[in-house]
Amino acid sequence: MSSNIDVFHSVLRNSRNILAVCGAGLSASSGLPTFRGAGGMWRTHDATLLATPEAFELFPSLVWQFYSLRRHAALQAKPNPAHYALAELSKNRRVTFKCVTQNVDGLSVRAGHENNGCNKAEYIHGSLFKINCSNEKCSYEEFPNFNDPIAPALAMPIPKGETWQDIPDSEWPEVKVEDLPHCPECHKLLRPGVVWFGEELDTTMLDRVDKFIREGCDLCIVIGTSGQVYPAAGYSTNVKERGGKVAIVDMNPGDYQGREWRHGGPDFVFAGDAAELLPKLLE
Ligand code: BV8
Ligand code: ZN
Repeated sequence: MSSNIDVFHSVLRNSRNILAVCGAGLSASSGLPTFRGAGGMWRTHDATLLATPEAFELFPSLVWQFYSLRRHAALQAKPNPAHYALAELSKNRRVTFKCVTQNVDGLSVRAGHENNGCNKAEYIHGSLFKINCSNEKCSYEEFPNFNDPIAPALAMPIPKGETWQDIPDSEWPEVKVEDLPHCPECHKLLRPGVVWFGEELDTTMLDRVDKFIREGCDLCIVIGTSGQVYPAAGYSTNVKERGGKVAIVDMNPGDYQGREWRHGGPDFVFAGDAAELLPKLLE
């Protein structure tokens, strides 16, 4: 395993098919909390427990407050140099570049990442700015919806002159279900257009990623993800198994080194902030 940037650059220059698998660490430097570690809690709730259909069923107001806050935070945030470096690579016609992101914050889109053709990004967990009807029989969808707040009752109690990070837990109001966003067509609750735990991902998107890996991916760069959520967590080992190289870019890459790699583990590990490392690695 190496952390030599020059050696990485020679692998990158000889790669024609490149996969990036991105997680919350990519947006950490933009000020958005990650899912695990310090960022994993919102008020007294484990973020991953709120990202479930069960939580929405039982506590729709709490889940909507969580997502309304994340919409607000993402709109206040700016793409960082790592988002721009990936967007730059997506415009390079010399390579086929497939960026698979678990992030729903829209920052890759705002950084100008390719959105069409074979170098377009795959937003496999959806988007905070997509809104669907919670009624499976209703196809109502809004995309993009940037209204902040999405409904008046979801306006946040941000103390004067402060930011969303300073909202005291006691200040969060109870929001009545009838004041949450409802579908104009069937009048059921609207929900965030994200993939929750236990929900299926878009199979056409997954097929594109699987095909890309099957057809021979030379290099997989894993950026700012703890690699615990499937199917995204499985892509780097798939590339490795087929003879591709794997590079990890992470503030604390330890988790990846400990994982059971059936074929020898990552080839490169770069420990540090993706916003600093990626522009250098992809230059
Ligand atoms: C499905 C919603 C199938 C939107 C999210 C196989 C094995 C085991 C379990 C499963 C499996 N297949 C399916 C499962 C179940 C489940 C799963 O994987 N569970 C895990 C927890 C074990 N998967 C699913 O349910 C998926 N669905 O497979 O469906 C199916 C088939 C038939 C019928 C029904 C279902 C759906 C998964 C999608 C879940 N939704 N989000 C939202 O609210 O955001 S996942 C959530 O976690 C986010 O999307 C997030 O992106 C994602 C992963 O987290 P990370 O991005 O990795 O963030 P984390 O905080 O963990 O790590 C941050 C990393 O960054 C750290 O390493 C840190 O060191 C680093 N870092 C921090 N700062 C920086 C940095 N790095 C660089 N620079 C920095 N500055
Ligand atoms: Zn509806």
